Amino acid sequence: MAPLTPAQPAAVIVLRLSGDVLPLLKYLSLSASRLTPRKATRATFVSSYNPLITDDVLVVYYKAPNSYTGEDVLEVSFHGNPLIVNTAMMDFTNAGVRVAEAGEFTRRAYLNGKLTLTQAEGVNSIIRATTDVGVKAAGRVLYGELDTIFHDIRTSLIDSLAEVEAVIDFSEELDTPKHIELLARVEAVKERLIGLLDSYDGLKRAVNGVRVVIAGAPNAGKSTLFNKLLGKQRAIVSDEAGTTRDVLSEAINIQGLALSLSDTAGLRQSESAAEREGVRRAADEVVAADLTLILIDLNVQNVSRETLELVENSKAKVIVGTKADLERKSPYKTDVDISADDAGSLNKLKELLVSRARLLLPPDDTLPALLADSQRVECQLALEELGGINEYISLDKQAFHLRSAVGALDRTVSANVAEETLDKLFSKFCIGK
Ligand SMILES: Nc1nc2c(ncn2[C@@H]2O[C@H](COP(=O)(O)OP(=O)(O)O)[C@@H](O)[C@H]2O)c(=O)[nH]1
Ligand SMILES: [Mg+2]
Repeated sequence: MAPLTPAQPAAVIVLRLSGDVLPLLKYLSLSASRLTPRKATRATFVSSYNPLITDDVLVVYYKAPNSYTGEDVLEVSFHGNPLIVNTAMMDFTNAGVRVAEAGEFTRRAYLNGKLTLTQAEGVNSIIRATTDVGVKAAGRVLYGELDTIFHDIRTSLIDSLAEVEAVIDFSEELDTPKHIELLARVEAVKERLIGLLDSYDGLKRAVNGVRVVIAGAPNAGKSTLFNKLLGKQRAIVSDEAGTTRDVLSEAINIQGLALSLSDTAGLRQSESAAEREGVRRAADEVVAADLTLILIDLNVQNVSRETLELVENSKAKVIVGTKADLERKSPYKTDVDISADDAGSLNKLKELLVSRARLLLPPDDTLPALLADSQRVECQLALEELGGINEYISLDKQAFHLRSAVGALDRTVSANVAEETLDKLFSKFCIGK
């Protein structure tokens, strides 16, 4: 059992019970004969644990296998007071029911063949997606489109393998037109795998939000900008260089786009061990980020070596001139100039930031793409195996590569996935899913 909704005051809190649920109906003053599957039935909960707690509830019964988990399921909607639901959970615990682990309902659904592992990833991603394209792409995975792609790829490889093996068994040579056809099929599969792999980073950003880091020299105005973009005084602003040391990260939404924004320590050589650690963390954050805002104080003539290196090494970046209200001493070319108290300049920066971040998201007509890192790794392996196939190697070797590629795909989609893989996948889920 687990609450499907957060156990905090709300209009309703729904408790899901899965497994041998019919004996629990007595707590709801109900008999099984009064229930019609998938129809809501009104009932009364009376706690045996604490008879002062009673509630007027709605019960929906899903009969196995036609439920989310594939088992018998009861969903009980209580009035949204956590005290009532927690008491009910005590009653059910006394009756031998245990609280579900994170993702356990979906894990059971997978084990009972209700959805594939790929679809389970889709479930988690559609709940967590922070952008519109993320919701759409996760939905396509959830409805099985990625499974169809994997299935097509696998079928194509298995057919090729069967053909090569048949020729090997009769110790014949594959005639040239057939061989050309086979190599073309392998090429087509490689292209589909490359397409899937290419979309991985974009999709990850679409689900998790684009990671934006603010970096630059000490006192460039990083924490000031961070606070302005968040609309609150989150980071300490000071004219003392080296104030920010920890990386501060916050989720923000600018013009409908979800971003994760981080403020970092100013990049410079420092005597202080704590500041050096801050600078190291800042560098890590820049590497992990999708987009870097590099701040350059226009009131300072020279740009530091560390900042120039940052410009050199960042892939996606926006160069922001700061303190535009002061005398401009820097000749450095920037993408946009801001002044902390000039809303117009901040809006220009926001527009540029959103348009650059959007470029890092997949287009909204994107294919369903890989959502899990494990899938990315196996697809990469399959691609490498297929890369080893050409007309100059023996048929035995071609068969070997094809078999290995099929093996890699099977590890991501087959029914006998290792227990640890399942633990890893479902631990990312929330309780009640
Ligand atoms: N005149 C002016 N001062 C600013 C501006 N932005 C930040 N500052 C000042 O610059 C100093 C350093 O700012 P801070 O945000 O702490 O810089 P950080 O070290 O890069 O995080 C503070 O005294 C800020 O008040 C700006 O747009 N104009
Ligand atoms: Mg700072």
